[in-house]
Amino acid sequence: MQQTKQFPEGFLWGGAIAANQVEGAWNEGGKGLSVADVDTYKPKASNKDYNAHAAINLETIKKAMEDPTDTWYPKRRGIDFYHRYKEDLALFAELGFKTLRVSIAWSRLFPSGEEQEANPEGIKFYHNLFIEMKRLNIEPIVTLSHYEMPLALSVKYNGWVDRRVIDYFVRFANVCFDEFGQYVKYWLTFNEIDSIHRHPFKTAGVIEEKSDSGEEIQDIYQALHHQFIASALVTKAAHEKISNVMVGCMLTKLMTYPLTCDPQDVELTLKKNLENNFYADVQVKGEYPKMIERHLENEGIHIDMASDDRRILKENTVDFITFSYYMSMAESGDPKAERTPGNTVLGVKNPYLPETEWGWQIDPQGLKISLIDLYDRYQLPLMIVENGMGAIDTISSDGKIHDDYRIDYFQAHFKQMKAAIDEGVDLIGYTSWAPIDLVSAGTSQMSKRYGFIYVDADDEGNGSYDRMKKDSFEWYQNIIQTNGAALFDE
Ligand code: BGP
Repeated sequence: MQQTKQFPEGFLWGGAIAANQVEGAWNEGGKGLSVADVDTYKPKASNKDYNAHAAINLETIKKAMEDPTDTWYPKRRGIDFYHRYKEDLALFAELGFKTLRVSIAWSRLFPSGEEQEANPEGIKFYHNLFIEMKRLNIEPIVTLSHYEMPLALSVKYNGWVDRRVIDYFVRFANVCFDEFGQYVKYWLTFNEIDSIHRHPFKTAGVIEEKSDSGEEIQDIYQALHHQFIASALVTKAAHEKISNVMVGCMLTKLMTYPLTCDPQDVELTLKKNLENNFYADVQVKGEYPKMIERHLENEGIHIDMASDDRRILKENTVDFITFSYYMSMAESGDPKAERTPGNTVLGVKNPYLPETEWGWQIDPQGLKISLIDLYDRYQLPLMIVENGMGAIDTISSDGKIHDDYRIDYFQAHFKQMKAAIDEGVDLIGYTSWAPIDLVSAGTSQMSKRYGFIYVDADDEGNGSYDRMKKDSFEWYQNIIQTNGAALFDE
């Protein structure tokens, strides 16, 4: 069959951002503190320092709560999207975006998480945002929870460990559906729900010192279970309230290869990949995989479930699957195998792959393998909602940013996406992370830049915050305009 060079008609090209990494305005419009607002920047961490994540504990939280400035808390500043969203949306429209993935900051609507009524100023901000997106014909994809729960719920309840947090989240989600359902068809429940294992506080407000059981792992699985139930309940609510709605799960696709064909490496790899699929299994198939249940039992981990939890999961599964893809990893039974950091995990280094300045291994073909793997497993439409390359950008003597490395990265990944589509994968959209420079989720750096649009700000928050197009801007614009065909220009 003759393949066209174009992506399927109506393919949703766009970009993705998250409220806590862009909005800033942490103490404006009635917003409460979120877990992101206490996340510190560590100036001395090397880019490859796996422990670059600032440790969060009760003491650092207390210190942050008493600090009225944004000096050490870059997510309080973001990139000032709260005030500049119109300018940014205009640039996204110029890029030709069909879609933009954003998140709604829970603490902007419910400052402490426990209010009965939503904060009208917060509601107004998102109304304005979605109205502007509609005017520009940009279809919103909205994540309800993207590392930004109200801090008060973390401090008071140890976050998602406490079942009561489900009710607060469901209340928040219902307000979002009632208010914004008129503009938003695509909703995602939890960003990278699997990431609770890698950063329990950021993902679920879990503070190790508050563990009742004394075993953080026990709390993590309990909190994860509550997020699964909340995800199912809000999926149900969205299905009831919004016609033609599409609710998706969102996971970190961490494709792992065996370092060698030694069966030991192969078995370890198989288990890593099964573990990575577990989170989608629950949200797509509506039940815990049997081997995961057995694994938990073997490890002495007990999840408290209410009597109708299994029914809730079974009856309210998602409509499509979304995922982030940045890199792949290898696995080996050899404890001496060299390891490399990447998206808050440590994996065995793959000798065939180059890596970014932060040690994330660049693997475009791994994206194709991931697409085939996910589609074969679930047979639901797929959307890549994060993919991109964090890099140091420098302004050249001509005053421009020549980010060929970024263009090469995207070019190679897009070709693999097209190849997967040509092999039958139902890929409906792609949002790059991130179309504009923003504060890093992992390290709170500004200098780890992802955008087609440069933001004049440094790690300490100095700069004009003015926006400037990089070379990749025009390149992506052309890809979207030709619906991918320009990828194949000689
Ligand atoms: C994902 C998160 C994003 C994002 C991205 C890049 O895991 O969902 O919020 O930031 O990774 O990571 P980082 O910002 O640490 O470079």
